[in-house]
Amino acid sequence: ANQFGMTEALQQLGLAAINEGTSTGNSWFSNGEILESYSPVDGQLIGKVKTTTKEDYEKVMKSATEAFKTFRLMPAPQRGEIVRQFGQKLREKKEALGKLVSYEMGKSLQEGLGEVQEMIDICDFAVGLSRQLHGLTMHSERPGHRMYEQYHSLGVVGIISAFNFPVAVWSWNTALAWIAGDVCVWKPSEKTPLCGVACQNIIAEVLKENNLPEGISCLINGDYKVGEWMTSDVRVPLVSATGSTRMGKIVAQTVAGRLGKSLLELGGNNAIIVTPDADIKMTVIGAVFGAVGTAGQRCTSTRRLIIHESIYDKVRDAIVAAYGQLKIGNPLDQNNHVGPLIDTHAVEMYNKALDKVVAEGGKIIVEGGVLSGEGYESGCYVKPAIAEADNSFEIVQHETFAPVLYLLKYSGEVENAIDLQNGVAQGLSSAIMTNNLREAERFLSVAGSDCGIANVNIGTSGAEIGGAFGGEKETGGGRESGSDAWKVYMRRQTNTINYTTNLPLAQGIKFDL
Ligand code: UN1
Repeated sequence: ANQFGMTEALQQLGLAAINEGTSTGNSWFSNGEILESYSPVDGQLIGKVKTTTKEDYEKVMKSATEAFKTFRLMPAPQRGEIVRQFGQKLREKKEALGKLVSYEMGKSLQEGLGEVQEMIDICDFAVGLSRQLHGLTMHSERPGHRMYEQYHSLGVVGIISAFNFPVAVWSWNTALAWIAGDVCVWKPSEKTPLCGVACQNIIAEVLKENNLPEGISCLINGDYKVGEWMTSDVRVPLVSATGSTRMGKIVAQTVAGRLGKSLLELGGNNAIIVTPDADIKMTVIGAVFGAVGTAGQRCTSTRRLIIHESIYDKVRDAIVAAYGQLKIGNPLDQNNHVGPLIDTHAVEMYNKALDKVVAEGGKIIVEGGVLSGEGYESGCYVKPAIAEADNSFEIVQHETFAPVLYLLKYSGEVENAIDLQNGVAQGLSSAIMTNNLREAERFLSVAGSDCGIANVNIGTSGAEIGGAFGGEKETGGGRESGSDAWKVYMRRQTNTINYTTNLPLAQGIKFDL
């Protein structure tokens, strides 16, 4: 990897000495066992970080809750200024951080840079928002009374994120939480710990330059047990968790058990409907990028194509031909389209999915397989595969985090395709390819897609930060990022003020003493 300037990148991110397993970033988060990070790109050890012990965790929580007491008093536009400076630092480190994302997680360098761009974009969004944390004013039913609502800072926001977007998802949460006056405690995926430390180093620098307490941004490392300390901790009013539906159910129940709030971004099973009026060229680009981008490891990855029978053969052949052009290899090499899966466990899941679809009666039309030989030493590189399948297959109903695309056929009206699209447990992203206005509007109507994201003539992945991001059903119902997603990071308070010398009661109730 050094040929791609990885050593310099690690240096720029303050990770040069991280091979020694010493404490990194803030002194209080890393005194436990050593966590090693191996790159799926070449199988090499990139660095080691220490995990967070229960004792460290207590120090973190103390530091965070203390920091909250002062941070919430800082005017929101001034907090916006801190986020602006953070965005500026990200611009300076975009190349280095994008490279680390690509090397530690395995996505293409373009996508790694894209992820950092999303961080920069959400910072810009949050800076503007820091002057727009509006509540409403209402007319009181009582004379001489004023009624309004305001949004106050919430407290410590716990963030649990997944390996597939090792830096961006954190920033969607933190940028909004910080302008809202909250402080954040982050548990990144144990599969991408260095990305976590790199981000922490960047924000720690900003906080230091502004004489702000480091507790505003805290990092804790380790596996799900470390996450559990947060989900069961009453000092954490909001837990934002991204990952599998299985994990989300546990988080939801634990947090609900203490009546805390959770924001869940869980699995997707995203489909593109291809109608007889689709532009085939656009469909191919949207579907192939959606299915093989990030090696099929986005929660918005395209898993199913629902194609009208009248154009089925044509679309299938065009997609199969496009798969023939795909170059699989080192994601830091910009000639390659597809990088490795995160680890060999993911490869196992991919193999199992392919076996299962055949066992259930599906037909593989683009062969999969694990690549070996020069450049593929990590054992994490797989061939993107396509199978003709049925929506009712158990494996099709299941989210496999790998580049396996299922082709499904529909006949008749677009409603039949919408039924198939909605006929899964997940509800994150969906798309229709059509130039037919009636079909598009039916897809977007209340009787159309049941997902949190529904696109026309765009694939399922690559959502912009300006919209609210999230999904329905087993996807968990949370919304992050743009629109009014900021509201979840604040507590709403309704205030009624009486400026008369009488005390009339609401609802006209008479109560004379
Ligand atoms: C995820 O996969 O967890 O829409 C998030 C997209 C990205 C975010 C994906 N903006 O593909």
